[in-house]
Amino acid sequence: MVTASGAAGRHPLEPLSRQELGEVLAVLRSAGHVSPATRIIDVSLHEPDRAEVLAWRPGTAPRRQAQVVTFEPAPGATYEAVVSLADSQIVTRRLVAGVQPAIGPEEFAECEATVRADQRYRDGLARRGISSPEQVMIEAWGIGSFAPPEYAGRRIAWTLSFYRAQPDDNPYARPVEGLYALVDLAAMQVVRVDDHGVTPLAPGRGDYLPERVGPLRSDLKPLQVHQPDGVSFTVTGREVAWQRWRFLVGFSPREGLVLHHIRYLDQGRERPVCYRASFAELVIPYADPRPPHSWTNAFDVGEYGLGPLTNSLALGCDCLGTIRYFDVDLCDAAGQPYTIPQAICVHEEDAGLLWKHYDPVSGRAEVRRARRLVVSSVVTIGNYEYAFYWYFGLDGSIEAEIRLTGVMLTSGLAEGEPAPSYGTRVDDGVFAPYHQHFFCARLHMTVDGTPNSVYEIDTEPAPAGPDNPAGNAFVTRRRLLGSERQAQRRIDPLKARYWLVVNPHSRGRLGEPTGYKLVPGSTVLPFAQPGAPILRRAGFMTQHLWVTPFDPAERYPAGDYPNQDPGPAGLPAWTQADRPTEDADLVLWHTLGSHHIPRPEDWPVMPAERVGFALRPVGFFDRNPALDVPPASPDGSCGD
Ligand SMILES: [Cu+2]
Repeated sequence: MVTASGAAGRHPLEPLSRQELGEVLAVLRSAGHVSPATRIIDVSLHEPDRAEVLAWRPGTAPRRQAQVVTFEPAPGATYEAVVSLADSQIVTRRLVAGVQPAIGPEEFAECEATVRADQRYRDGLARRGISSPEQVMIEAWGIGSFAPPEYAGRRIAWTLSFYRAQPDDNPYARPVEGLYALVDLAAMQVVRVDDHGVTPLAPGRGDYLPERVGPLRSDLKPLQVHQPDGVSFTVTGREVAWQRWRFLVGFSPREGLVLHHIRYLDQGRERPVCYRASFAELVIPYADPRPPHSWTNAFDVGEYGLGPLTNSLALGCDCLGTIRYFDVDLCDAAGQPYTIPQAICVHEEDAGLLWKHYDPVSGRAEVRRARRLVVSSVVTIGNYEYAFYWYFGLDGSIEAEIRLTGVMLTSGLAEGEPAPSYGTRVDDGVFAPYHQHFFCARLHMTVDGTPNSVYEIDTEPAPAGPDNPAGNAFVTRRRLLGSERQAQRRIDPLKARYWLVVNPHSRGRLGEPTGYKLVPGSTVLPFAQPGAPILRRAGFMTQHLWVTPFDPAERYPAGDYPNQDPGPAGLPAWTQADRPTEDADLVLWHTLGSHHIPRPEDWPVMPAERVGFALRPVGFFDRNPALDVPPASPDGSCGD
């Protein structure tokens, strides 16, 4: 069967195409559910059940459905709908009471224009000697649970402002301190302008453009990546096959890059590892205690959505070598489909040493180069850039890495005023508040399929005694994380802690259950006080590991609608049930935090900081799975 959308041959987990997005909107319009006033918040693939995906065969038409979130500004109502593409039917549609959906790019732009036109705001600018409001950048921020009670139930955002003398100035160099607007985004009206007093604009421009920071260094010789015989991966639709790895490159308007159905081809047998992997929330709590700066808590996935903020990547800049790009299709607030070209990059990289041994008797050295397949995308969220990388290794490992770069958020300082205790002075008249970035990776694990169980593995010293006369022994202690509460865990680097996901029904050659371990990287906990509103809203930050039995409705660790939600929603709420997590279809949620005490060197644009984690096989293979990687040159001489 070929549907109107040409679904035959498409994988059931492929993101919605432009054509499909257009069809979904046409169905909703003809049913009278989309008017010119309606704001389209999110149109994404309604992912079919795993059984349905596994039963799908190439060349056949999968069941394609879309899930849609719309917002009606006049009553301030949010609706969720599921639309079937094959028969152009609305499967379900419901009003979701008492929520505020994410804020889209068009709302940001309208909010900026609305505030800029407000006389109270313009008077505030005039008090600061700014006579040209068009030179002020006005950023809308989610207000969390801090909206004044008189605006209860309204769609409220607040704003920070920054001045540019020239259009391509770094706006964050000159915060317009003390002037804040509260905006009703549904009515698109400024409801209040607060002026906390004038701080003079900082004198610097925070320049980073090459024509302004020169002269540029001239002693970097070209370093080029040559792949004369092309790449070692193949792409069919959205499916990527590289070495033994197979997976599908997905995308959602909310999470951006998503990987589906990751499996390893082992001696002709496809072995599942992870069914779906994404970063399902990103929260940045700031340490500035002064209202309204104390409201600065961005939920970049749930309040704004990474998809529309995804960069179009440039060859030779974002990725090097022979690249395969994927475009992504989205819908704007008016329901008009559009494409971000080259939004996802797939390429191979040399990754240093894979393994080596030199035998002094034979004089023979065996060396293998590591290579990795990289799937990446970069988002720009206001001042910050987040570059997301998934690395697939020849040794059966998967690594996730996020590089944080861009420009730090800033506040103004009066002349001679020192930096406060919660920030770093980064330029004359400018400080960057301390803050943290908490990412939550959602990993629907399927190690050799399902069911799976999770163990925490600590290393500890063995007791001294007759069995340990030299006191040198150390052992591992393994603890089953058998329920949701037992599985709320934190890192412990001094115990070399990791979490092992096993399939109790699949045994390796040595008799142990096959597994993959989640190895946390450097991470941190929030420093907010217990009971602080941000911990209530983003409770997932308080644990580095959560495990839940798979439920398709549980997608986002801070809940479906964190915008203006006081919490608790998401993981802290679901896990109250303390459901069993042993021998089950499991989702692992890994919180990783980047702690940012700003440095002068992070200004005016930050050298990339990295956070990440790894999934490594443990008894999944019988031995090093990379023994069959050939030496670098055909004669084994490593090209000498
Ligand atoms: Cu930071």
